[in-house]
Amino acid sequence: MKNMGFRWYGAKDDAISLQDIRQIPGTTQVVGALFDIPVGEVWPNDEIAALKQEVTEAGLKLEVIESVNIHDDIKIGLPSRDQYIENYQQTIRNLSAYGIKVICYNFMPIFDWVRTDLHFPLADGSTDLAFQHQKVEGDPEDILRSVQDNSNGYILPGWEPERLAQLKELFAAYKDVDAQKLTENLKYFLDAIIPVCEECDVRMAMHPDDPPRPLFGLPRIYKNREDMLTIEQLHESPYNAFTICTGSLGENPANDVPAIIREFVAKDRAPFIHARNIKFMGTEGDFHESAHLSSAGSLDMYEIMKALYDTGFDGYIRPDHGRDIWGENGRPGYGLYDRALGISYLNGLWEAIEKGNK
Ligand code: DNO
Ligand code: MN
Repeated sequence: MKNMGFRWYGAKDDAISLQDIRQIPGTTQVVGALFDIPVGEVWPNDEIAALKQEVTEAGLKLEVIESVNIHDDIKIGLPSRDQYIENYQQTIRNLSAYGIKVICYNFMPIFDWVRTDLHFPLADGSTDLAFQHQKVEGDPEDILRSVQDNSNGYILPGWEPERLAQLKELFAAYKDVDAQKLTENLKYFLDAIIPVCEECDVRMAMHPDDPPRPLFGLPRIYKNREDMLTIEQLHESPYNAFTICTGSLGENPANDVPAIIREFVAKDRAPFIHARNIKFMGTEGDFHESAHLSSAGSLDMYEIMKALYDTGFDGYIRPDHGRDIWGENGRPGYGLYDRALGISYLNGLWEAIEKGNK
């Protein structure tokens, strides 16, 4: 399928090369970022230019950025947010000058996605990321440290040691921020940046909260269809859009992922898709991630791809996380082999659906 992408952490920090990515059949896009720029600062033109050039010279395209992260002061609603928002506007302008079309971001307080196991053993000897509720009861700091200790030395986004060291202060800063306040702060942010996006033709694509439920007492505001309708109305514009992450939304069995895709792709509010499968364990909504195949997990990937096809999806898509297989021992969730298998499978589903419809 057109615009199939692969997330890449950059030549310095990724064991996977652009050449490796180019050899995955049917892959045209790199989903990249400048990982060294501290959250809140303007992304410099020369560094964007260098990344763009590197990707282009490898025969690939760079049109999606994941993520330009949002400073906590914006999410908390502190007076200092205005400066951070101005910086964000400038980053959007800079990225647009290099042909960036979509910026994926999330609006989760303090943490990016959270898992309780980074090497959850599966029956076939592979390992994957998992989330078990019972393991998040307790001090977040202890939990995050024990998870981080088991991450092959990679630093998970939002879990950097300097942030973990400030965890208590961060939690204190969020003490008056409930879901309503967080939503108001999102509106303030969107009202300021969407006009710039319209001018620059760059679409903001908000990633769902993962897992899609309040965690450690922190609010979550993109968990399901109703939340999407709320967010959409905060600032009406095709530039205020969504990343639909099938795994994140699918982690709540009440979410009908193909139906969400049909609704939001049909009205052109979902320019970016993360495709992955998860497998529920027990009754609490605990899950481990799985191979992309429908039969390996709890989501019907055929129905997901069919929903995209039927609604005329022509945006960007990437496999999301993968298992650790064939002894790779890579960055948790972001190894080469299982994500490449995911791409082949997704492309296979797409070809079959497309030809079946001719
Ligand atoms: C989880 C992943 C996340 C995602 C960021 C976006 O499903 O896709 O790492 O990339 O939360 O900001
Ligand atoms: Mn995702």
